[in-house]
Amino acid sequence: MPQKTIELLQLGQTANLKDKYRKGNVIYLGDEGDIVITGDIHGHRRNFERVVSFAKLDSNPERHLILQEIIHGGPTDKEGRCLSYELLFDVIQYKLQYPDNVHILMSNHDTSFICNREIMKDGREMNLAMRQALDEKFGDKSEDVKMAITEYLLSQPLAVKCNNGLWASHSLPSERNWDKFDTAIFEREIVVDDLMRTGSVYLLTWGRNQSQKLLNNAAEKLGVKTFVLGHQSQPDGWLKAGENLIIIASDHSHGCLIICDLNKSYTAEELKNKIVALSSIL
Ligand SMILES: [Mn+2]
Repeated sequence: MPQKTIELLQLGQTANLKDKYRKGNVIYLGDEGDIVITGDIHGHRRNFERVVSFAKLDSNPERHLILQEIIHGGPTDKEGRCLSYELLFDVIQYKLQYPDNVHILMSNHDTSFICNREIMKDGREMNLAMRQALDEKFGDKSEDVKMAITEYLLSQPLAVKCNNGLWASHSLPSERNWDKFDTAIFEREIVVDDLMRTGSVYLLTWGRNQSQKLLNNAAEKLGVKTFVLGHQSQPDGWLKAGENLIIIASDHSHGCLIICDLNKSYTAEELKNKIVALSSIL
């Protein structure tokens, strides 16, 4: 059982690294088909099922589905340990089914797991809560499973860049860290130092409250038009948080996704019409 899990994680790692659309740490998408972007999932299985049901990848081979922040949240065991690793394994299985359609982005909860660092969510420390659940489940093999999860998470790409000017990543650096952020991170191999405070993966996945000035600088530097981010919780499921930014969340009953064509360009204002409430999906 632990062996099967470790194999799954290794296959997922390979699928991330060999993603047909990946160059460096970015997924580059052309003009064909469409894209479905979701926000943080945080163990919300029902919403993940709704996303899968909506995407219908079987009958939409030219569709790309972007997922992020799968772990930390959702069901717990009787002792309050976090069982979101179960959803992570199912999401990896799904990626293996559609390896060049499903792209799973690196988030700050992933970096916290990789670095074994405390991370609070709703007043709970989630890193320990999930590690204890893994210990309970995998017993004396749990260190091996945790290592395989670490390597899997580290293999995830950082962003999606589309020909139509759309960019999706978990977040963007905060204002005060923009000058410290090194965009070479999108091209070179990621090492654990990049996930530590002041490292560029840390800054990318933890940043908040981006000003319009920062968003304009980032758009110019990255050569994009419109950003879709997760990370910053949205009680209404989404927020137009700048002239060129939509933030979405997929981890609660008002969660959303965005679907749009890859052969058309969109402003954030236009993307508002492309938002689908997950509660509307059976
Ligand atoms: Mn986050």
